[in-house]
Amino acid sequence: MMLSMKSSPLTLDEVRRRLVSDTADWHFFLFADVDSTNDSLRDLAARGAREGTVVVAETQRRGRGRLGRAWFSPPGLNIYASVLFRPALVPDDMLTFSFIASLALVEALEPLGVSAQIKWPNDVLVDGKKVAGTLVDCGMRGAAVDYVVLGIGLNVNVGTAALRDALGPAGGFATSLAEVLGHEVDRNALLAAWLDAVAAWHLRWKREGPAALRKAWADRDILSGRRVEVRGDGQTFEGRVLGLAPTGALVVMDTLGHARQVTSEEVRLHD
Ligand code: BT5
Repeated sequence: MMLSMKSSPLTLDEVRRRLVSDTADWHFFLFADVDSTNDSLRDLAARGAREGTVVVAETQRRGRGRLGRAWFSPPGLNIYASVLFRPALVPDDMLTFSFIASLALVEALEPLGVSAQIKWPNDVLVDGKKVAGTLVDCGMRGAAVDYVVLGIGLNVNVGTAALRDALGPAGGFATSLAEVLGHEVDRNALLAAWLDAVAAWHLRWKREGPAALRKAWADRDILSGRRVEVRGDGQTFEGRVLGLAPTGALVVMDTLGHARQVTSEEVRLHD
């Protein structure tokens, strides 16, 4: 499909106009470009920014993935956004709390007719290809969690050729909503829908606790029961995914029959 190189600009008026939920009191910052929306929001958090602060950018110079990887962030086409929470949270619940970002995205995509799944910990896939990644950062105050930043990079209107050019072979595993749907997608409406869904899942967290999120997450997960390869610092092993531990870690049964918990490593589908 031929996609134009620009989509309508992000504007906060448009985003605000389309928000439905009133359970969150968002406080927006929209930038033309930043190094990383997560980093900008961490700076704001360290200076006392309140829960509900949102940083959005048209592009990122140094968008970050997990484990020191980069996030391809071309200007004017996609969504790069981060949301600040100041939850009463024990560090063990951090991973489950981060599921809010991907659960909310799967929900925000449903009205577009896009059925998405989640690959642990927080990749969002459509037809097996990555359309979004989410990144959690946190600040501690002593042993307590001071703040949590949930960031999302969502390929909205970027074309697959650009993804392939930027990402090399990994680009073959990436897609965008416009590619999936065959038409441009309104980023302002989608950002509002994601924020509404984030607010709803956050409320659910507060009311029902982490178990409810783990359950919802498991219903949308593509890894359970599948054979995977786990790559960590220096050690790689194969196994079959059993599901989630109470912390949100992935439990993988290795070939010796030991259940091993995966907390930050890379997990690849074997087949
Ligand atoms: C992620 O990391 O998937 C988390 C990405 C989070 C990005 C958002 S953007 C707003 C906020 N601010 C930030 O600085 N970051 C967050 P990971 O699982 O490590 O995946 C990274 C890998 O995905 C890379 O090594 C590439 O192979 C691939 N990749 C990079 N850019 C991509 C893109 N735009 N679309 C699909 N795949 C991409």
